[in-house]
Amino acid sequence: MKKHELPILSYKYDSLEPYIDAKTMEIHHSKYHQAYVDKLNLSLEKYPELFEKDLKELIKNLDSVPENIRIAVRNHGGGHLNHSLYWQIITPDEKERKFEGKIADEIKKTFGSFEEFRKKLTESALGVFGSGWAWLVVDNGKLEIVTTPNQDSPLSLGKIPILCIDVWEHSYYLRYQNRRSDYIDSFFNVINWKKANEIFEKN
Ligand code: MN3
Repeated sequence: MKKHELPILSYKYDSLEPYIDAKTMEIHHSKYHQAYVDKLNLSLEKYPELFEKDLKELIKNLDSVPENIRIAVRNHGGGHLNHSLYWQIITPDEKERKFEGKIADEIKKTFGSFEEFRKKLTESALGVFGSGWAWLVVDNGKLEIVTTPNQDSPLSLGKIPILCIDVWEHSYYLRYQNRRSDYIDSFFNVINWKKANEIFEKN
């Protein structure tokens, strides 16, 4: 039986300063994400065979998950998956932050320009009521911006996540307090476009 584990970050908690502060990174990763992992593992203990399954497949097919743990898998499994992507699509590396590659071409084609894309993703992220996520996804081969409440994953809607902005307050409150828009502006400075391109090219 292979339990789910908190992914190790490839950079230090303070390396995204000043855009995302070290304390937020530390608590977000070591406390919040860890809690999703722990609660996911706890819920799956009743059905150990599910540890063998790819978590993405479970989230894609929530109906296949036993009803008494379905909400737990949706929330904590979603939380684990969503955060695992979030850590990957931010980076301290200037080279990885360059907006280029197929993803850049496709964004310009779909949204008209990077600025239009940025505006749309920002508006969507600001429009999430309460806690949730804003996403760039692929749906039937086309790029699209969507939002999800809580820890819901676009995978459950048949869409493939390319990048995500966590707009739960825990992801920005220490530095930005109520100023979600300042956090989103900062977030655009740390997007790992190299990784987003890799994910895009695989799908
Ligand atoms: Mn979070």
